Amino acid sequence: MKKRISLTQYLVEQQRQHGHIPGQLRLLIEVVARACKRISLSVNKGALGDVLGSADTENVQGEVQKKLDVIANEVLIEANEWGGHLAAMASEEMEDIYAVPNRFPQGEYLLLFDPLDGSSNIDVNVSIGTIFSVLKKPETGAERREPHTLGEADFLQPGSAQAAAGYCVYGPQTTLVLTVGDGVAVFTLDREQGSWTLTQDGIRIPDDTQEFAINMSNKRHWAAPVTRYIDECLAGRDGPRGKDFNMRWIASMVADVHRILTRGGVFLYPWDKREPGKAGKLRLMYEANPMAFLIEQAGGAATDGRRRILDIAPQRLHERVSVVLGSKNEVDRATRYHLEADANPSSNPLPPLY
Ligand code: AHM
Ligand code: MG
Repeated sequence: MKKRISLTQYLVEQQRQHGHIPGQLRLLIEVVARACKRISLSVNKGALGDVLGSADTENVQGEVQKKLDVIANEVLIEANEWGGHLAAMASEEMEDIYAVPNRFPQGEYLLLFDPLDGSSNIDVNVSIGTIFSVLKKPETGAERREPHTLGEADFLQPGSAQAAAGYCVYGPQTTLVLTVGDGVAVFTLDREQGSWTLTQDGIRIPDDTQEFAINMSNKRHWAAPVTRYIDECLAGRDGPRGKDFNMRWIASMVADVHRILTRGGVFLYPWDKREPGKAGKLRLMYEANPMAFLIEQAGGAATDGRRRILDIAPQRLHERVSVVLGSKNEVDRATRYHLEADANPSSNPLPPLY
């Protein structure tokens, strides 16, 4: 019989043999995985669990929350607050950070998450997911024997500082995709056993692809380099790229990224002219950063059109960012088009903001 490796075994191995993860981080990942299992149960129940539809509340982004957004957020907080591995959490669904209450021990890590990404797909039974990012609590006054209240500023670290990142897709299969900085591993939820089993390790994204993902309905609002890149793809074999491209857009970043990790591709959610003061739709700290970490660990690339996403120094917890990620050669090309436009602003003006 084929030997199966559980998430726990994988993490213990990472801890023992590779020295990648301290005990607290291992516990943290196991707790997040357990929370995802609970979220997956609610997602699977759907109408039977009375979890579909709107919660009639708004989150900090001014978006109407779905019942499952709220449930997933609560599950993640309840699961993580008491174990002693965390100092604080931050979520797409909460305006402020959530410091671990005083009655529980405080750990070394900070956890950020989008509890249920792809909210527009919840009620229509299309794949959705949970995205998470783990940072180390910066050395603070407490270590220096000075009083320090944990605040938003402690979270404002670049994506390159992430200790771990991952997502869980609630789709035809429930899969947990994880990096602790040693490649990307995929675990599939075995529903009968209730356990996560390693089903893929060392994922590599091909450098080239003939598949792109973008919301084409926004085309008239794009900046010129994005239009140039997509138009060239659409021109197919007879155009400058000399090959045909296919398009996919699931409108759940987790599902689009999962496809790219599985068979390559490029994903773009660029800045557009609808709201010029907004750098993009996706959030840097709990959407773009964890995905960029995973994509780079699998040999792909992730930029905001100009800069490597993992190098961006965040200014605010909920800040947004333009995103281009996936197969390296395509991301490099789209990024080059932006930089060329920057170098020649008169022929191709781009807002300085993104
Ligand atoms: P959400 O976090 O509110 O669900 O928004 C993020 C999602 C991404 O998963 C997806 O790529 C994008 O929004 C889809 O946006 P659009 O509906 O504009 O195509
Ligand atoms: Mg999201």
